[in-house]
Amino acid sequence: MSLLLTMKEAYIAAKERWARKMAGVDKPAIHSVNRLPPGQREVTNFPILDFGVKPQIPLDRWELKIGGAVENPVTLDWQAFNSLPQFTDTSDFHCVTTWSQFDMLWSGVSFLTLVDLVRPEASCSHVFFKSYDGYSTSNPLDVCTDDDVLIAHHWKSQPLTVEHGGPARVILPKRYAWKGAKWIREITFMNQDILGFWELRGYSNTADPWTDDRFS
Ligand SMILES: Nc1nc2c(c(=O)[nH]1)N[C@H]1C(S)=C(S)[C@@H](COP(=O)(O)O)O[C@H]1N2
Ligand SMILES: [Mo]
Repeated sequence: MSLLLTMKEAYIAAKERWARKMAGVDKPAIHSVNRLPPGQREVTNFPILDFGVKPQIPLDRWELKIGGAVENPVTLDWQAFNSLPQFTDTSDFHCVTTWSQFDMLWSGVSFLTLVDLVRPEASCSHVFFKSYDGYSTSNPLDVCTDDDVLIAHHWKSQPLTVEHGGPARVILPKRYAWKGAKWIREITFMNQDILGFWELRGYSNTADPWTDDRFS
């Protein structure tokens, strides 16, 4: 089977799982007993980690710009963002500094909804995320189009606090947490990869918790 076909099938399978979540049919993912990745320990206090700038963005000045290699670039204000189909999901959260927190309840807008809205060009391979604090990170498109990826504005049914990236942040459960940008401001679909803040500073670009893939 060609690589392209495999990727397309993975995309369709993720969309099917996501559609079941949107319909309220699927329970949150059932986890194995081995849900703690190697080198991690479980916490319950949701630590705060960032490089120190905690930008305060009033909702009436908040904007999310989505563009690059897409057919329909958009700039969403807070109201437009919240008018998109809303998505709630439970996932685990793994930070490279060795803590993991299980069963994090997030609500927001699924990444798949944004993909449907902007329609990436066929050549698009990566997604670059930029934040209000100057942070950035990147991920392959197929990592972003999994059924558990979202731009979250609520955690445990409460608006996301500034420390945790409110008004809105990216949640990418299957990667170490630095791959999910807090205070998200701009999402650019790319025909190639560019490294982000921590990827330029010695952290792995693939960032897979299950293979202990921390540093490059
Ligand atoms: N904008 C922005 N996003 C960021 C960071 C940051 O410094 N700035 N830190 C990353 C890192 S290293 C981690 S572990 C998680 C931490 O999220 P939390 O503070 O809600 O636990 O956010 C990630 N997203
Ligand atoms: Mo981190």
